[in-house]
Amino acid sequence: MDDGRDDAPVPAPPEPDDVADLWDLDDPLAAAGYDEAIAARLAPALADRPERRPARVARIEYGGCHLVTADGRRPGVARLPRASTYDDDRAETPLAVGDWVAVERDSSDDRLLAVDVAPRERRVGRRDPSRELLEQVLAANVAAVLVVHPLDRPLRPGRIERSLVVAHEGGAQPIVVATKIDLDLPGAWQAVRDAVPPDVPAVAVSKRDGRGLDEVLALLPRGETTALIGESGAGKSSIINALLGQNVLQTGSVRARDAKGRHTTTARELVPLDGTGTCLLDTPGTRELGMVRDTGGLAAAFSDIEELAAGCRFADCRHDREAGCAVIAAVEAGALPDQRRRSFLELRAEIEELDGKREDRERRLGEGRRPRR
Ligand SMILES: Nc1nc2c(ncn2[C@@H]2O[C@H](COP(=O)(O)OP(=O)(O)OP(=O)(O)O)[C@@H](O)[C@H]2O)c(=O)[nH]1
Ligand SMILES: [Mg+2]
Ligand SMILES: [Zn+2]
Repeated sequence: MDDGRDDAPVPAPPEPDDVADLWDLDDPLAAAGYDEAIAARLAPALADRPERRPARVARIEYGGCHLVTADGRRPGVARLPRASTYDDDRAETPLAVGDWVAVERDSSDDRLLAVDVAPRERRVGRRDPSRELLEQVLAANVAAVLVVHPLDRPLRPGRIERSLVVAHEGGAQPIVVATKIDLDLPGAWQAVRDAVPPDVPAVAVSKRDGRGLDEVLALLPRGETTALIGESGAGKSSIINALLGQNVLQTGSVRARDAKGRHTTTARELVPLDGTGTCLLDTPGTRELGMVRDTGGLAAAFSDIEELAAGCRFADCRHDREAGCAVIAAVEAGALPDQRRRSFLELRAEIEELDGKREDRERRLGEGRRPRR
């Protein structure tokens, strides 16, 4: 969080063009990635309802949202069946940027009404900072995630691993992007490279000299949406501007003292990269990236540990202090950094703690539901 103690005056940000203008395209829906598969997912919400149209959520703000329709990006509001926030199995973020929705025209004003949401295919979610058993969806229907780390800030142990678990858990392909390579900070890029497992692409980029941007572009899944996550000041909005070739998103300076960002981006925003359906989804800087549950993301992000675990003496080995642990043996042999093993244990502990709380809560609810005699 920006604590407000600024070391340098904040320069006025460059006046951005209007983001909505990016959607002034021949076929805005196709530019947002609309295709037959999405039409099929939306079909139940549109069937026999000629007044309804497909749209994609481009931005959500207090009191409204912005929706990409066949006519471009338009203001709207959501009027959705209220999702339960207490029954954890059904609770989900009712509307997220990147969602495909059915819209109607509101008769009382000229805003669009989002009235139904298609099932999400893939997503980026984290533990809701205020309701820990729930997932907060940061981005819906994304095929890839750019995990953005600024080389002018210390690499917190476990931060990259955590981001990779979040990406894998949502079914999205992670790509690590280290920004500000032009600052020539000794060892910083190597430290990032060392924290990223070999099966995950990692690219160093600079918005100043353009290094690495073509490589990032080539890694983006075509026709799909890629979300950017990372702390404030990482350079997420700068990457998008650089890839678009125009300064359409606001970027902010970082504090001189510690290069911390100032939370310049305040809302998630979907932008089309070109007209072909490839999109980028900017997010505000996130400090917290809590685990919420694990349905395979942990194993996918730690495939090296999973492979080693096959050689542990006990099938339920915790790789903590057990005898015959192949993971510990690999650490002792110098084949696996112990930091990686510790990150794994930490993330697993976080997930297990929440699973425990969830079970407690279900048990309590179950008792409450028993018929009284
Ligand atoms: N030298 C250098 N500075 C960069 C680079 N990329 C971003 N910056 C600077 O880093 C600062 C933060 O960039 P933003 O793009 O606003 O960062 P952000 O991740 O969008 O931050 P939030 O919106 O606050 O989450 C700005 O002053 C950028 O000019 C880079 O490659 N090299
Ligand atoms: Mg930003
Ligand atoms: Zn083990």
